Amino acid sequence: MAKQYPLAQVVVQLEQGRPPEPDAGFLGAALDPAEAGLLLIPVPWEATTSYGGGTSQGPQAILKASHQLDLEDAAFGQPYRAGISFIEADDTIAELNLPAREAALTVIEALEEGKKAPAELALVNRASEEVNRHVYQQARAVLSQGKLAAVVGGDHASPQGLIQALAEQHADFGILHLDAHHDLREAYEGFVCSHASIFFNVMAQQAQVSRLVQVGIRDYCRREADYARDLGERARVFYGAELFRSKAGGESWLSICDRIIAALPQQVYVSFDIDALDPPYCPNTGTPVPGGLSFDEASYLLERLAQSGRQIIGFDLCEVAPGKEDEWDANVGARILYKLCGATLRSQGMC
Ligand SMILES: [Mn+2]
Repeated sequence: MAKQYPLAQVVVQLEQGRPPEPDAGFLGAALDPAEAGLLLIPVPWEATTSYGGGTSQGPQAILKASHQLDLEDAAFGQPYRAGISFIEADDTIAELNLPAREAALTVIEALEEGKKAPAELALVNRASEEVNRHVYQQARAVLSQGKLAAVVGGDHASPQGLIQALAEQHADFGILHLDAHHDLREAYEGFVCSHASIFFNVMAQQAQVSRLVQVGIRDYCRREADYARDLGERARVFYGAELFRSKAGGESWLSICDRIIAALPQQVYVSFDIDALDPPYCPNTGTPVPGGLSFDEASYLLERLAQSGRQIIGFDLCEVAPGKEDEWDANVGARILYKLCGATLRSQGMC
């Protein structure tokens, strides 16, 4: 494990602008988690990825790319001063990932050949539950110290344990979910904890989530759209096409952001799937869909959310998959991650 430093020393290291060691922590300096206000929990998990792979490499690639970031944020000032620690990835999840991924591929192959789901399905479901339990325990340990917790995935199944831990602390909160997909499929391909099922599971299991607000959705099946409608007051969807239509008709992005935010309660969890963004920002993500938000639009939505007086109680960033050739996806991911940190800390009066 790389050496970790107290906050005062990290701030000095960062502000001196020295080139970071390759194994340095978030933004280029390794903060002792005990001194952090916000802990980023890496979840290198992608068992049920259904199209392009690689998102289990996301946390490490984002951490490395974060060394290139400048510290000042135009919207949120100096979030790093509140203490952001990217904790060490836990071996448990990485060790579960590969065998579960292989088992999942066997299942997907059988389904594609029109066969019945093989025994490997149970293995994937068991491993998924173990990952959820593990993330839940990590998150609970962070929250019990009065600190903020966030998950860096991994595919979109990664943050379920965090949301579960938050639901024990907050009786009523909303989720702002940015994504190209609803992720409302029940046990997609038989995988109970599929990346495509996360919000089906959350809405079924966490009654504390009073409102799910989905933004940028543009690739979905009828059943998911029906399910969202059947959630009634508990869900509000801002489809990609609807957002574009509003803009084409002359509504400002500011006004659209405020309509989105108005649908959220006082306490908000943010779930950010990088494929909410237009694919030029995330060409290697597992299931890219043309259209989507620009980096500036997404950042401004977070800025308005933090300004709205609501509290962001936690967040995740998922589905960032580093390219083989370059750092672009991870670079964008690191910048979105820093925005999420800034918005969260600002909303809590911590930066
Ligand atoms: Mn997703």
